[in-house]
Amino acid sequence: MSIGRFISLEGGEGAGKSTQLRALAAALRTRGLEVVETREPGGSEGAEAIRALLLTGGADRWNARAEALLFAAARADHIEKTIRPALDRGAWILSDRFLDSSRAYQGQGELTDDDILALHRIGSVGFLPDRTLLLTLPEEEASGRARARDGDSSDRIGGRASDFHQAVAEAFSRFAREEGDRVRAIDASGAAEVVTVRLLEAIEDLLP
Ligand code: Z5A
Repeated sequence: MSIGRFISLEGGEGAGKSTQLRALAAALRTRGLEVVETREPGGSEGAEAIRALLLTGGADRWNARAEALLFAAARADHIEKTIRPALDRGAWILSDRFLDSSRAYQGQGELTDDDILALHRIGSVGFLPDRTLLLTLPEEEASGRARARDGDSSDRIGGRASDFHQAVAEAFSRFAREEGDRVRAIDASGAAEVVTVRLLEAIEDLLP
């Protein structure tokens, strides 16, 4: 049986995470690996129910602490019901967002990075991906892609002001600088096929 691996894809809205997750999954399947495609918030029945609570409704539906707790609760269920069982049978799990999104989106204001990591220790015993692929794209290009797809509609969190999204991008870059063994920044500009090649290079050392 091959060794299961857990890979997360991170980055701002419109960077191409979902597109690349599908392409990476296809590339890994051609190598004979079992691949599970999943996402956060969500990825299990309970976590998908929490996703609906988190991403719909007014901007002030949840305060910062309740929001961070809901993301942590969804993640605990996702890990227990979907990620751990797949890892145990030797599958590769690709997740569209994971803990670093909570650190970047919920851990830069009223709550700190240490607070988010503490919630993750309580909810999920500090479980981390084998590798995190951070898709980087200039903000105008990413929001242009998202606008071309969605028009002016956005979810509760995506609709926040541009300085919030700038702080999120800076937090992600800091994780890549400070936790380079796990978090690899990947240039997400150019054709989708070219970006997929960059992602495959960034996990080459984990492949069987
Ligand atoms: N959130 C949080 O606050 N805390 C947490 O812990 C977690 C999440 C887990 C989830 O939204 C929201 O929850 C998110 C963060 C917050 N809000 N924001 N911001 P989501 O997961 O539903 O949405 P998203 O993560 O923001 O994803 P997205 O907008 O779907 O973006 P994407 O997946 O990175 O991009 P895409 O869908 O692959 O591509 C966007 C468009 O660009 C699409 O039309 C593609 O066809 C096109 N595209 C993709 N690649 C290319 C290339 N290479 N060239 C040209 N066009 C391209």
